[in-house]
Amino acid sequence: MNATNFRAPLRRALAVVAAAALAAPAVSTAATLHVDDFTAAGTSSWTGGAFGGGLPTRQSSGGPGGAGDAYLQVATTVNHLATYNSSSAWTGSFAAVDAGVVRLDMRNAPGSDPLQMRLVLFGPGSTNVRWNSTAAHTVPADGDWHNYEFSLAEESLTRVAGVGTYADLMNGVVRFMLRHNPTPSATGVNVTATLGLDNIELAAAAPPTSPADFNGDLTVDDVDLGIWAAAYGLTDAGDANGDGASAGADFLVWQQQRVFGAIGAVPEPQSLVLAALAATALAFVPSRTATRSVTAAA
Ligand SMILES: [Ca+2]
Ligand SMILES: [Ca+2]
Ligand SMILES: [Ca+2]
Repeated sequence: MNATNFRAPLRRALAVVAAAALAAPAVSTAATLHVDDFTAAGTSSWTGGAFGGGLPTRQSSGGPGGAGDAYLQVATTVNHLATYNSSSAWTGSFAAVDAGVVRLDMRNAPGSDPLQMRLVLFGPGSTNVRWNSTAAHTVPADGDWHNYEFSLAEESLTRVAGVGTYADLMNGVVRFMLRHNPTPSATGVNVTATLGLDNIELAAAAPPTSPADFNGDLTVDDVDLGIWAAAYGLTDAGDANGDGASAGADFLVWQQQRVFGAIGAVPEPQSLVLAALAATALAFVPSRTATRSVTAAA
């Protein structure tokens, strides 16, 4: 018999294994921890002014969603441009909630100077300790809304004033600011611009990904096993080790990373039983297909 003759029994066996498994719980993508969309009256505790620039105001219409979509506006003439928030939504321990990303929409009005926006995080303890986004987002004065993302990862932030570690900061943010800054620095610089901001979102760090997550749903589970089984020896849809083939070595990656919950969790006993069953099914595949699998797994 050749490999093709053995492939069908293998796939049937794995289909039985997969069908017997419990469905894995859904795992969400990077979760929103807080978002300010300025639907409510007021500025949602966004303020400013202490640094010389204008105070932010809520505009009731003209946000990214168009008519009726309220947003926050900060306008300044030859002065600093910044807005900050010291409410509980934007301070405290970012580490405790695994905050990893800030996303927002920004619009720079025609006639403004181009803006280079950075996050400024203050803390712990006082506003004397300050960190900037190492890289700025340029907001062109084109009058269009653009979506931006800032990482809160250590490699994306630079301390510009005070002392302390990144961990100190992430455990005790006392003020959260968005500011025009051509280079990372403790204070802003003068600029003339009218900036709109909306959908300012604090989100959790993106969950780890796995090469054995063949359908990209952030869970390595029996669905992925089924994809691997269907692709076995045929396509690269079940390729976890990047060699372009779906083979035994890819099953071993799945086996190591297969969980009933989020990627990275400890496998439960049932998944080990399933893995053993599937491995047993593999053992019945001789000939060149099996040889290739063993070679790849070595
Ligand atoms: Ca809005
Ligand atoms: Ca998956
Ligand atoms: Ca492979």
